[in-house]
Amino acid sequence: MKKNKINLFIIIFILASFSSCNNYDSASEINLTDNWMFRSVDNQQWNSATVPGTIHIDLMRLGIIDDPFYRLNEHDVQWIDKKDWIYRTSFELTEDVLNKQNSYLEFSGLDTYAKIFLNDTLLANTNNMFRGYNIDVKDFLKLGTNKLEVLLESPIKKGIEKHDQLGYSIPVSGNDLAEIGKVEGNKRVSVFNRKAGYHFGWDWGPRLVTSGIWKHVKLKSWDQFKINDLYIQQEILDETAILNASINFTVDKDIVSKDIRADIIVDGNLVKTSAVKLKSGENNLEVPFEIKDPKLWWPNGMGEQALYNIEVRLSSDNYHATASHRIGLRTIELVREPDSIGTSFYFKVNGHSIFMKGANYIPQDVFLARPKKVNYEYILSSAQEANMNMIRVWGGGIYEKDKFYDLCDEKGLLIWQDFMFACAMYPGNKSYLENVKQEAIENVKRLRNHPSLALWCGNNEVLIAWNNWGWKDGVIKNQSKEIADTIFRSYEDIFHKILPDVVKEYDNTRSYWPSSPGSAFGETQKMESGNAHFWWVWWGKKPFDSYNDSIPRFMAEFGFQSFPEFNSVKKYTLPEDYSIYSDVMKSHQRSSIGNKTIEEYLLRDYNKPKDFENFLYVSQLLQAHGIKIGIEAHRRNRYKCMGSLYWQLNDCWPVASWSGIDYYGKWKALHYNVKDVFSNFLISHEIKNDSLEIYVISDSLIDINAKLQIDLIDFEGNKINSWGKDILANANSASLKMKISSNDYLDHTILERTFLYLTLRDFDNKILADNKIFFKSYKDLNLPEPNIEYSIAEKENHFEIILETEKFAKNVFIVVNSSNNFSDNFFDMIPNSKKRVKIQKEPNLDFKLFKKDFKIITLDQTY
Ligand code: BMA
Repeated sequence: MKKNKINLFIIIFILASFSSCNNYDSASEINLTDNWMFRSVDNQQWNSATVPGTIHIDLMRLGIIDDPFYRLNEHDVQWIDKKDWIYRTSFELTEDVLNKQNSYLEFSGLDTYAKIFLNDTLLANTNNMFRGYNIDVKDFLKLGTNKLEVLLESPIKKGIEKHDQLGYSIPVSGNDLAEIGKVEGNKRVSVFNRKAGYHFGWDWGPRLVTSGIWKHVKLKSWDQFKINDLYIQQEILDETAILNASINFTVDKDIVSKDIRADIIVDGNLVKTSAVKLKSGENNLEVPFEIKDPKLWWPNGMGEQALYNIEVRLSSDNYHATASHRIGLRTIELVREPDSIGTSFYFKVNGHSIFMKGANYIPQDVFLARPKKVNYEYILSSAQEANMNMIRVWGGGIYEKDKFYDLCDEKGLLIWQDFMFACAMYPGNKSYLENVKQEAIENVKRLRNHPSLALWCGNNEVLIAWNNWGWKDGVIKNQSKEIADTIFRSYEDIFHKILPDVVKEYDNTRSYWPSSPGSAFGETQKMESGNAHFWWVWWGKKPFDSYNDSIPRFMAEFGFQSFPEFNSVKKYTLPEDYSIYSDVMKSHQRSSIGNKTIEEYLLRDYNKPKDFENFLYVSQLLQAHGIKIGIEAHRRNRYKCMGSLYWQLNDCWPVASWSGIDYYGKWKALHYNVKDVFSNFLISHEIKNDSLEIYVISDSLIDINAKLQIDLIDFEGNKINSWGKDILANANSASLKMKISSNDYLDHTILERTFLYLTLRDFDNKILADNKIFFKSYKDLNLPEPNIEYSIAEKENHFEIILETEKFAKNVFIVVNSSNNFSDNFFDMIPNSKKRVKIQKEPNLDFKLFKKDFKIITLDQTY
């Protein structure tokens, strides 16, 4: 009855208000992506340009520079960042646009120092690539041709200027001192620019300090009113979701209609209408509304990702304006409560504590306009397929583009979002702080409607560097105590005041965490509280087993490097470069201890590979092996540790790095492997006091009856012993399920030729998880030659490979010249087993070509 009354009211209101006339969209826009030309300031020759884009890409397209990713070409293009560049375009305007009451230019992203001229008048100066700039141009537009110019000043020259003005030195990680492209007097200028830190070189990235109009440019015009921002807040999530739409809009001073209507439309259905009185200038409107029987949004692996499209429509007699967001309904909280260990650090989603499985993400390219929707789709689908539920957007890159977060919403990938600060201290003058504040406000407002966004984090490794890497002591020693205090005051201003205040004011349902790693505000990492980065493996040369003894509350970084596969390496090298110590391979490795460290660890566990191609392959096995030990340790200890994010998901150019997916999109052994190690069910073991302890880990939200089976098998397939047990895989837990005394398996065994095969099956005999335990390191195994038999078949959309083996086959790597990945690769085959894998077809790879380059590598053939 009540509902009918409301509907009637809505209908009468609509009819009464808008029975007669035309209702125009108050806004119009022109995309300014065409006719762009560019030149360097000291050269009169204009050339065609791409917008959005960057200078390096334009120069490359024109053949002025060679691809900086190929061999050593990066070294030859270092002159580009020391010059100023001009971009210009022209566009035609008609009376229609000129008659609009308001017009502004919208620059969504300018990298970084831009002077903007319209019809020869300087209208704006920008200095932050993470902000957008809206420039009022109403009085500067004219009928017919309009000329738009953007002068991009050298970020290096500007950085040096700011560096010299400061009067003291700020500690910065050594990245921008890469031999390549040294900056005048070795001045560390990256921190003075609000520009992606990795552009200045990182320990996995080239030094290519580009500039450009890296996001779109539009001329936008409007009459009467314009919606600036829409924020959908979830007030209560119960049988009914109670929501609130906060609408910020501007009303023109020549206001015609005093009354408008605000409609809320959910998935195309009008759910609320309110009458609104206008005032000229800025207006804020709050409209509460409801969604009945809400469907919840869940992280990947836990349930569906239900999404609702919420549209707000403001209408007067003659005009309307709309804005919309796609939201998901879920609760999320970072739980930090004192407990018997210290203080917890875990995420609770929809009331359930959830173990976070994922990786750190860096931008997909040095040249940011290059990755397209398909690339975002690809990398995030890869994360989803590998059973990840969290991605950390690391602070030396960028606040990603909207499509990144849209895809994370769709795929159930929660986002740990760093603000863009990494491995450096920062200046603290007033204008810098104000710039940071505006950057934070804009990005928080842009991203806060995404259900995937889980946490705001102030910075990457700034606090730990100051306290534990000798930075503070260095400043006190080489400069003064006062300067050290000044530098740390800037730290506190940014990370303990400005950023948390912005999060509190604009996104108060989400937590803010000041620094990763850290144990509390201003306190460096501890294993008992907060989150950790663990680099004793790799940087500290400790064995992979040390992951087992260093369990933090939440692991946000740990990693180990590998090379891309041979087919990828061939894309940026020549045959004369095929040695890991060639100049080209060394240049495509940016960790100071890089290739030697891979080799050192490799020789601990594996036989020396016989050639370059096999070295690349074994390096991937090594990386996968190491990270598996880490992830299993974190998951086994979930009573203490509630997250395992390894360093790093992807690459921004072709390089040896910690990534699991190479620049060309090829999954390394690691990425294939984490798919298993991150799956909802895992069997993992520990050897304690001469007994083997078997853990079953379940991230499922329901208890499951299952069979745990352990078989002692030799490489020829003879079963030597076995143990089995029905168990309950308890929901959302890790528990010890079986103990076997080591005498039971060690006594009757030739350790070099035997392994334990662990399986967890449901009562339909479906494998939920499996794992293997070897008794010797891989180099001491007596691996048989498996002589795998295989067939390749062409299907409608994919090629299918069926493999069969009688003997044990270690790390079967199917090599093809395709940019796609297999359903599985780098896998072990137990004796007398069969495996079916597939790979999607590509337009340029017919069956003949596919078979031509097909081969199989196994570990036993590599030495
Ligand atoms: C981490 C990151 C990066 C770095 C990586 C490997 O700590 O935060 O700065 O690339 O280590 O050294």
